[in-house]
Amino acid sequence: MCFISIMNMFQNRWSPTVLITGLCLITLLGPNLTFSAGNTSEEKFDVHVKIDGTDAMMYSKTSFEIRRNQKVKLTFKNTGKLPKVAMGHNIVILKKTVNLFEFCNEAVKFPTNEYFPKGREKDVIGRTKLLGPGEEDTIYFIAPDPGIYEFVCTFPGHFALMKGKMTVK
Ligand SMILES: [Cu+2]
Repeated sequence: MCFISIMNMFQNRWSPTVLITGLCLITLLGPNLTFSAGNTSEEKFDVHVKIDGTDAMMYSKTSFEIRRNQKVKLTFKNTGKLPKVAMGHNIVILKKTVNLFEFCNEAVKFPTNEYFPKGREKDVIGRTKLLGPGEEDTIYFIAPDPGIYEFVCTFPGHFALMKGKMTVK
């Protein structure tokens, strides 16, 4: 159908088929912007969210807003100076069905897995590495369905202060 539209475009440049062709191309190219979940060095994105974690056990931002299906780049930096074993930080964005306290209580059992509970990737929208002082990590994800999603640092005890809400419109 797109091919036929393109052929028509050459014959009759300003007919409505030009518009249809345009829509076909958008449809074809839209989902194909080389964006994927993962940690490749540079990816296309619609919005860049930056958050810091500090030695005061705080996020620099406890809420942010994005729109459904946006390609989100999230950069998290630990701006503190305390050693990672004492004050490591991460950001884990939980799916709506997951209970934050239960998840964090499970996480503390996995010190050798950066305090991320093994086998529970399916419960998160995205997560950074656990970072020591001066370190940063960037992740990419597609904004999920509209709603409010909690994010949290899973380092033991940090969920009391280090949590926030991601709103998807
Ligand atoms: Cu933390």
